[in-house]
Amino acid sequence: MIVFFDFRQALHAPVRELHNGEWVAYNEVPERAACISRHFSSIAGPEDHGMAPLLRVHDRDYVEFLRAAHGEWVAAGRAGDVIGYTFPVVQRRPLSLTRIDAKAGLYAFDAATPITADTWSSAYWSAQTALSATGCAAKPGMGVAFGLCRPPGHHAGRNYMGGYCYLNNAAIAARHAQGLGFSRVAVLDMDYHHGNGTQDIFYDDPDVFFVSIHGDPQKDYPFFWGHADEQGGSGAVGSTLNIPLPHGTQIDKYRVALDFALRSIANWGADFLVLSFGADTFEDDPISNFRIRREDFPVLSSDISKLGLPTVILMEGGYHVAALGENVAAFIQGFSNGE
Ligand code: SP5
Ligand code: ZN
Repeated sequence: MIVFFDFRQALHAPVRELHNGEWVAYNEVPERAACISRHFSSIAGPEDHGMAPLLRVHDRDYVEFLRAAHGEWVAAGRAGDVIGYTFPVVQRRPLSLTRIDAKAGLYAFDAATPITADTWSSAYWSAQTALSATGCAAKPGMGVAFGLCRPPGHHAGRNYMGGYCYLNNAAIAARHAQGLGFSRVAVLDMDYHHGNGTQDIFYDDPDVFFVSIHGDPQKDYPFFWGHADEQGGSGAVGSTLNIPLPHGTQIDKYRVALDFALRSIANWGADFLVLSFGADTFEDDPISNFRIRREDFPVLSSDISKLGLPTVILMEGGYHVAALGENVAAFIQGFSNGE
């Protein structure tokens, strides 16, 4: 399996996030990518596809915000990482506000996604990693490739960040696969948290099937998306499928849900699969509540490989750093076994 990663993805290192009313050490640490990469003997650097594939998913003003935010923060005399504190959720009228604090709220849905001096570089190369892995998986005879994306992407929408995510790598990959000639792209999201950004981006798009298995948002972040009755916009009903599962879910029930997801993807007629893979379903993950064991991961990936679709696997979450490398390696290994 070819693995893509760029060292610039490790530069982004926010100090802290707001969590249950307290400032805690940031969970999405650079060491996550390092400990995964150590399990692979060879790593390919991504090509630079430029800005165009990012702008097929994200609004230009949002991307410009990400790029410039930390500089504006420093110019305003601030120390530390950019974090907003005013969120226009009550749909205030569109205004062209320039103060960094207005923009940091406008373009975010939570206070857990700080911007550092290096965030843009890391997010940009994470997206390039997704693009190169997609191009690789799309080549005839290649079949599967792994983009070691970090920072992750699935909580980021067209014009917002959140949940440690800035650019939506999976959505960028799906659009890229379409550009390479695939017309029925499915995104399967297996991170513990619902992929609200990916869902929003494709909600009204009947040509991309979004399927997510995740912790029930009645109990878990991101709360406001991922409920089973969210099935796609009016022109695309049935192109979103949400499978929320309760706290404590183990491999037996998870595998039933996965089987349903995979049959839905096959029935929909997918010709390319983007797999948003989070290892935060692991039993000892510090911020999640499923009970998937290390030996379960290759069982899941073997099931997925039986779809026989060209597949790009993109890294999302997973926060038990000591076990993360082994969990991801086990998952990737099972994918190769099942082919
Ligand atoms: C990509 C990804 O996995 N993002 C996850 C973002 C989650 N952010 C907030 C999580 C809050 C979890 N609270 C659980 C408390 C356990 N002590
Ligand atoms: Zn997650």
